[in-house]
Amino acid sequence: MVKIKNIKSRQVFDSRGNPTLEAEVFSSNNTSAFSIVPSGASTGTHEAFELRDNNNKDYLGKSVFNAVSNVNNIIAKALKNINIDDQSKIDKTLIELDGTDQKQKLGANAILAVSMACCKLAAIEKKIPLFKYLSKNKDFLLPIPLLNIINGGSHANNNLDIQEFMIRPENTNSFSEAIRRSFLVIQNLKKMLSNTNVGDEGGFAPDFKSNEEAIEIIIKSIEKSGFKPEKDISICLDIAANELKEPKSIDYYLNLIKNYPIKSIEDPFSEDDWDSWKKLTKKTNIQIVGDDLFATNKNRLNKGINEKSANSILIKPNQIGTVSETLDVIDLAKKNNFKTIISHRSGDSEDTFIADLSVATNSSQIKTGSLARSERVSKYNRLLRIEDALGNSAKIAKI
Ligand code: 2PG
Ligand code: MG
Repeated sequence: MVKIKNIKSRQVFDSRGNPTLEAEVFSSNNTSAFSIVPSGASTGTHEAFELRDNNNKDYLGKSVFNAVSNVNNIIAKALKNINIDDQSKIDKTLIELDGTDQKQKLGANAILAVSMACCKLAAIEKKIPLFKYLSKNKDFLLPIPLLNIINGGSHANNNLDIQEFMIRPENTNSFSEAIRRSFLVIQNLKKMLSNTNVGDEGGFAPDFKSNEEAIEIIIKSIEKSGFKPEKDISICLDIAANELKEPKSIDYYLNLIKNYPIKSIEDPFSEDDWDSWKKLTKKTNIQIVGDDLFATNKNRLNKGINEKSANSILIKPNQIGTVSETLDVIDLAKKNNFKTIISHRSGDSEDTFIADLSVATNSSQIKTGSLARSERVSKYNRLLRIEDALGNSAKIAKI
């Protein structure tokens, strides 16, 4: 039996240049694996707690040395000698050691980095890829990518109040074909813009006259690439309504859906406005995605299932804090016919854990930015490698 021998954490940096935490786990076989936790900008109040050293002036209050110390001095001792492939015991121990609802004591960043690194090390010890280790039924599906090609809201310095304008390739036979189509649309969009600076998630971030103008230029670039909007490539939005200065109405969304090839809307209303969520979901048959609404939390998802508040859930492991809890939420969603979309955070890293997670859980979609900035592209590249490794048996999800 291979056991956890030691865990070492350190402060590293995320894609926005902010401090974040990495945990490295060592086995009794002297192998090791590490994982880096991401960090959001538009974070909901129901997310697990990210521990930062608010009073440390050296890093403007953003350092994570307390979380690092919690891994090195508390978590490492508690997990020592547990079997590396006993993820449920590892995560249960972490949850009990913290003992609070939102993991405020040790920090969800400290806990998740360890939880993910243990999975990676167990996969290495078993000599199988991470997606195979994480999978329950050994049935694999490549996710359809949602690429955020125009950034707004709190991810960019422009005047768009909608946070994410994404494209979703429709009915492709492979993940690589989905990426090829996306590549063409992004290149054609680039030619139409005079300012091609990118935002936090790699999408272009110029000013526009309106949200509608941003949608229209995406439609033009889809057509310019030789594709049919809606049939070949549709548009998906993340409103991130928690961050809006002026909330948008149900009619506003119904009009957008009527006028444009929009197939998915995430966080149209703020995280506790359950009533509006329910009304919109009832009035449309497109994908309505709960991100801040559900916060990858089983209790909140259960409420959403009972009240029919949405029909899809965004999955961010750091909203809940352990891999086991993330897998449980995905199971619950699937049992109730909710689509699962595995997601990055706006502050991310070279860690590609979520790519493997999406394949292992047969999630229909992944959202991990545009085809720019290595912390985004690394996830797509990982999926291309997985597709290649699966060879003839590789299949992409259908919506
Ligand atoms: C979101 C995410 C990722 P953030 O709102 O869906 O795109 O943004 O990580 O800033 O919460
Ligand atoms: Mg969101």
